[in-house]
Amino acid sequence: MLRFSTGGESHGEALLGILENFPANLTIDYDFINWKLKERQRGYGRGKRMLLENDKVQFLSGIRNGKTTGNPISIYLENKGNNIEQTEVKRPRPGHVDLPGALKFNQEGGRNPLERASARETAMRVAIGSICNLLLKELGMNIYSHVIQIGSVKSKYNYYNSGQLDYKDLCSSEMKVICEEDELDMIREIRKAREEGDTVGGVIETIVENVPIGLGSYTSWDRKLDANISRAVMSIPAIKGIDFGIGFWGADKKGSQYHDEIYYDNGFKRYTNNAGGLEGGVSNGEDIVIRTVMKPIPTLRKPLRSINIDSKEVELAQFERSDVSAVPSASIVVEAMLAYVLAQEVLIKFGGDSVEEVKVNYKNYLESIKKR
Ligand code: EPS
Repeated sequence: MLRFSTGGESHGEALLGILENFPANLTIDYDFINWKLKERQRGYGRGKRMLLENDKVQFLSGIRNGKTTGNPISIYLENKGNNIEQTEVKRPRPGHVDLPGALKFNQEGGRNPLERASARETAMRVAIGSICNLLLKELGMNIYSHVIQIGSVKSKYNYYNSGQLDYKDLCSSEMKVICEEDELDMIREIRKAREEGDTVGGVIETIVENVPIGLGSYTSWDRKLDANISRAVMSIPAIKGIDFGIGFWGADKKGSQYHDEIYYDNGFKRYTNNAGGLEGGVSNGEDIVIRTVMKPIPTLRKPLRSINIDSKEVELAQFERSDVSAVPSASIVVEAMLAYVLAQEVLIKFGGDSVEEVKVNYKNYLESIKKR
């Protein structure tokens, strides 16, 4: 089974990652991985740390002559912006792991927990997810994401009403928003929050195109693709919710309005995609569509009330350098975790120790479906 783990802390020397059971002979596109790392760093609302970092992937094993070898892939990402004073956190921030972490691990304060819980770790997930994404691209799958809400500002567009609007090429957009007007409002919302010493969250929509029918399984609870995607995405710091297709918007619909009618045109297709590409925990060949909610970052320049861990006196929570909003960045992490889960499913279904083997199995499967 494809799997990864990460090590490293926000202000330690580096982040480490190991990706195991990845097939051999995939050409590593360094530019693609580094571009995703860069994408994760940008977006209006990020703090000074992002000016210091310049994430570039370095491989310590598992890649030879630009191709994967089948051996575990070891990855190193340097921390450059790690020279802050790591004072103990005695006034835990509500919403951060400071207090539960300190109590659970019997620590003096929140410093050790926060160093690991920091979203810095997601840089490694993006490196690993981007390798998985390269495998999916070999099979024709593409993942896109865009921001549809920042604080109280909702974008006019989402997957279901954007028509021909292009959500695929948002490189020029700082906030990864389809509509420029919405973007300006979102930037204003973040600026306002910053001036008030506050933070804002938002909503991300992510779309995967060209997913084959049959990834995941309905046969056992832990093989359901929507459940496995949810687990992976919910593990991203600050992500508080996920829905699929029209998701929560579908609660007031009748069955006749909700479900996607089937037609045949050189393959089984749907007139609509309210389900977001999944039925019974199995991909149905339509785009996978998910939305994720990110809470506002808990480090506030105008802090909330807290309790001093030692004196038990009421004090304001600790402040240190942080972001005001990081929703576009989180969208890149969502893509990465989604790519990881889909690559896992692809390897379960199409197997193979080399990319060539995976591709042959994939092709045969598509042909067998076409013959139905
Ligand atoms: C983060 C705090 C900030 C963020 C960080 C997440 O870092 P610092 O405390 O060094 O200013 O910028 O995000 C990253 C470092 C990153 O690479 O995304 C936190 O506490 O979660």
